[in-house]
Amino acid sequence: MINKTLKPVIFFTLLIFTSCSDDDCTEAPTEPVAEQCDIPNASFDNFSTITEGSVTYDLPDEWTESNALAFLRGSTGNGFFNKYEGSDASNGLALKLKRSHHPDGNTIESFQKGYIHYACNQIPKKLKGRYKFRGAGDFGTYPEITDTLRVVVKFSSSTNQVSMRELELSDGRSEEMSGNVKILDITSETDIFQDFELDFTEFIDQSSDLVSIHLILKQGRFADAGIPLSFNFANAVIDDLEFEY
Ligand SMILES: [Ca+2]
Repeated sequence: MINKTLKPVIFFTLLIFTSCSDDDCTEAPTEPVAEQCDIPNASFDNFSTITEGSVTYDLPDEWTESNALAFLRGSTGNGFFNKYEGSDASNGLALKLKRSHHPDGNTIESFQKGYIHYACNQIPKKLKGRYKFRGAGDFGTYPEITDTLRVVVKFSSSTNQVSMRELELSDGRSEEMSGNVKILDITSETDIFQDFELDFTEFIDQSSDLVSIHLILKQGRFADAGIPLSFNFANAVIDDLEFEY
């Protein structure tokens, strides 16, 4: 039988020997990592091959391509999300974004956006990533029309959720998206990966239940030129996304 006054001592001793090694007993506990905010498939190293009839294509795991023109996927295999393979990508793989139209000039082959939307309860300081972009200058049928590579991040709450319109149709314009939204517009072409980042420090004290990251090739146009919206091309490659706390 153990004396009652010894019980706390024994318990405390057991706690020390069962919860830490010799080296780290004196260290203060570290802050819990906001693991649920980790971006799924952030380095785009995981793709799944989809087969529909005679058509085969690859989609990045966890991410969602806008399905506004999903029927074209099934008929042509062409779409916005594509697998990029190259020695300049981490682990040899990255996400290629492609906005194009069919050579007949009349049919859009891919819509302009895709996204990820998941639970996240701690707003990070930054989103970091790498990109390549081609969509301005002499690229496409109407070289005078330039596209924009747009990255939009929205932190939302269960009472102000991101809408399906925001996820599927919006091109991420601030007037179309309400709440804690940050937009990065890239208009300079580069064939070599460049770093980008978005800063969320102004939101840092606010609550969040969900985050959505929107990847967009915003189609360029001349306002009064009478040129159809979608007759130019744009490509981009995204790799190594990371929320920084
Ligand atoms: Ca990668």
